[in-house]
Amino acid sequence: MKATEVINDLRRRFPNEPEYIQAVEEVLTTIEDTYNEHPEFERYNLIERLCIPDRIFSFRVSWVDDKGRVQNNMGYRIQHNNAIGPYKGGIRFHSSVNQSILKFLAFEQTFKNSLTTLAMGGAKGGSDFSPRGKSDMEVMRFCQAFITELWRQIGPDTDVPAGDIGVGGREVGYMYGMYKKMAREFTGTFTGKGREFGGSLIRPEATGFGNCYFLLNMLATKGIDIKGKRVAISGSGNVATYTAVKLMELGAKVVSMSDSDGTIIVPEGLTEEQLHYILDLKNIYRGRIREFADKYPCTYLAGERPWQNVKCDIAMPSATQNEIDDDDARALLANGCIAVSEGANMPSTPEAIKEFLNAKILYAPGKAANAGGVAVSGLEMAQNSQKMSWTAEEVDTRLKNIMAEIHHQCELYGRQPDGYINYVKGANVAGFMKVANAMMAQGIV
Ligand code: NDP
Ligand code: 2IT
Repeated sequence: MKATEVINDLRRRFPNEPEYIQAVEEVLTTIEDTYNEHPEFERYNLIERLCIPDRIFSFRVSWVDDKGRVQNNMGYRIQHNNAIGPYKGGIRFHSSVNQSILKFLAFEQTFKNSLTTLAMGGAKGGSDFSPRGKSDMEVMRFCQAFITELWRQIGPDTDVPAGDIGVGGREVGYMYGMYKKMAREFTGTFTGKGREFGGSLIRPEATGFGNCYFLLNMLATKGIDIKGKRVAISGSGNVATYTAVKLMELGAKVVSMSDSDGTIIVPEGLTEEQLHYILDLKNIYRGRIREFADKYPCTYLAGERPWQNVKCDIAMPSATQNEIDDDDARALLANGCIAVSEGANMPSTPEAIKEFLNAKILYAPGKAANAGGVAVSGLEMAQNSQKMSWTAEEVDTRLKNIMAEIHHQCELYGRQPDGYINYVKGANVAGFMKVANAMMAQGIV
């Protein structure tokens, strides 16, 4: 089938999965020319096999809250593709989680993992359980119930989960503890583990740091210095906070952060003290970004996102999917934004991406720019297999090299005749070719 036929067919078969269709459409429209150069792909119906996940597990997760009430959530794991390595990808706990969102994330993960140069297939999992407002004990009971169902489907060479929205070190620890008990083994089945039990140094920082390294590579193509640049960040979780840490280390100004309740705007840029307040607020106290505004002079915009509300040179969306629409994109461009580097997965709508590409600014899609997180997960798997742990410097150096290599691949496949680098096309084609060649070599399975 041709790429457009596959999209139409998937739309017909999965009418209630808009995020999945959105992610598939973006990839297929950019790889079409490459695909058409390989008639053997069509004979093997390769695209359709690459778009439909290998398998989906969905299950009920029942647990007891602190008031003694029985709660029921849905749990999922999408094993999308393992042509180039074991299934690998995060777990998301958020009230919005459904099959469409996890299918889009698992599909994206397959191409992202291919770009990292490491041997990892694509997967994603999660639940519509939200840890927000829950006690530690409730979170623990939920994680244990979730893994009691999922543990049979995962393993160090089968499928290796990690964190994502709502899943950080605490949740990974609880899930790993239950996994270890059920499987009666101590292996690297999760990444993002605590340092004391096999977690890699720099894994917590990796997505945010990696995005900054990718941004530096992009800016270098235009000879632009990051020092003094105003950067708007959305979110204030794992990815957003470590993006801010690295940006400030590099001399840039962080002019916004947000959560699902609202946005803080700090036109002069956060100070070191303010950044540390946010790190403690989010990592230790699990507080709200509004509390920052109670303590420091700034503008707090309830219910707003940063994009239409702040002048910035660079935008690094690091919260969730579809958080930049075309109005936001036009506002960013009108305010002088020259680069967008995505920490979140699919944060820009297709219409917003069109605006960025038409304006020919530096625009890095999530599957390239945020691949540092899963890349260091891959390094954690390597360390666990060796029963060794590398120094922070060693992991950070490898991360920088991987981000430079991803940038190089985007450039190779995405440079247009006029010199402009279309990172969307570059990332999709580079990610696709490796997986496609592996699938061809392995036959129809
Ligand atoms: P966290 O849970 O640590 O933080 C998420 C942040 O985004 C919070 O500030 C949260 O606010 C905000 N947020 C979440 N959902 C929404 C929403 N629907 N609307 C507005 N704000 C929202 O997650 P991460 O930092 O790990 O993940 C952020 C993004 O980065 C996601 O797209 C994830 O898929 C992607 N990513 C994560 C990687 C990782 O290693 N963790 C790797 C690569 C990509 P609130 O607290 O109010 O919910
Ligand atoms: O979206 C992602 O790349 C992640 N949430 C990290 C996945 C991982 O396996 O480290």
